[in-house]
Amino acid sequence: MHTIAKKIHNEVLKAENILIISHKNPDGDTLSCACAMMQYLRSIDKNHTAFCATAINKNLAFLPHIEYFIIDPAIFQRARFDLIIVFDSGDLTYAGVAEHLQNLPYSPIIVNIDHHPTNEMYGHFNLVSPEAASTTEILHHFFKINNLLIDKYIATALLTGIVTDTTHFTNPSTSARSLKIASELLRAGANLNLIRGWTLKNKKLAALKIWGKVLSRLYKNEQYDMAITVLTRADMVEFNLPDEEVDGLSNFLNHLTGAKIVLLLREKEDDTIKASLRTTATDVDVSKIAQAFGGGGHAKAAGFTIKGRLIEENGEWRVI
Ligand SMILES: [Mn+2]
Repeated sequence: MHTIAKKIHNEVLKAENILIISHKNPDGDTLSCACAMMQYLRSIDKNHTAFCATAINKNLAFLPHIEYFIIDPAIFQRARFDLIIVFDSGDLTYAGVAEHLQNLPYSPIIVNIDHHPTNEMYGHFNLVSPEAASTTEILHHFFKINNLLIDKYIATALLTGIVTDTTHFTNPSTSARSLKIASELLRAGANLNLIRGWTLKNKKLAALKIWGKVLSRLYKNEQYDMAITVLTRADMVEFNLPDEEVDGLSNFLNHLTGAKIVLLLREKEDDTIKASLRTTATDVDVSKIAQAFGGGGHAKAAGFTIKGRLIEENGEWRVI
């Protein structure tokens, strides 16, 4: 890990124009990585652009430089990047850039910084550690090994990734190391109050009403010891809410006892269904289930996407 982190830093120093990528449908971890990196690249006057294939979550608007994210893929034609850093993505399809990178008429160096155990090691440099609770933990290691200054903006961003990926230090990926890094980041000036405010006190009335609807649909599949519920497009239209307003629902469902696995099926606009799997059981690895459906993730939190729509039949939901 040490040598790879140093080699990556050398590539950063050599590069003329860097593209930072946060995965599509971005979460707090991938955005925090990109924002911490933007703060560093600005401090050394390095040309860079941050790209995400889908809209940026407004729930994290406090992250430094998040307003500079570009979501228009025309950037791949318009500019030439010699170094591409992908954060928090097990593969390039999950990142939302597989096609864009395939179609490039040149071959940039690709850096893969991630903590998904299903990571495909697609980079020329892979800084991957499945033991890390968040990718920002790994990026923290990158900053430390290379003796880079962790200012209060970088510290706040790195801590945000840990807070969101550990669900506020409550899920099983929370480790002695995550807590130690969190404490170092607080000492470096990270603003935990700010993070708490933006990540916990952010629910709109309409969002909680949708949560209510989704919670009322919960049922249990005894055979798989699985609690299942769904969120339909019609719900989102009825309450006129952007997708990001229901983020956090699957983590909340994971508070449930009496079922080993929780499955949330969510209809997306493009006739696909996004499945989120959660478990707190020590003997269940939901990433295996996700992989069987072409997805991936972590042992305790994973997901996949399938084509189809949801229909209700006698209180149970089916995919058609
Ligand atoms: Mn992550």
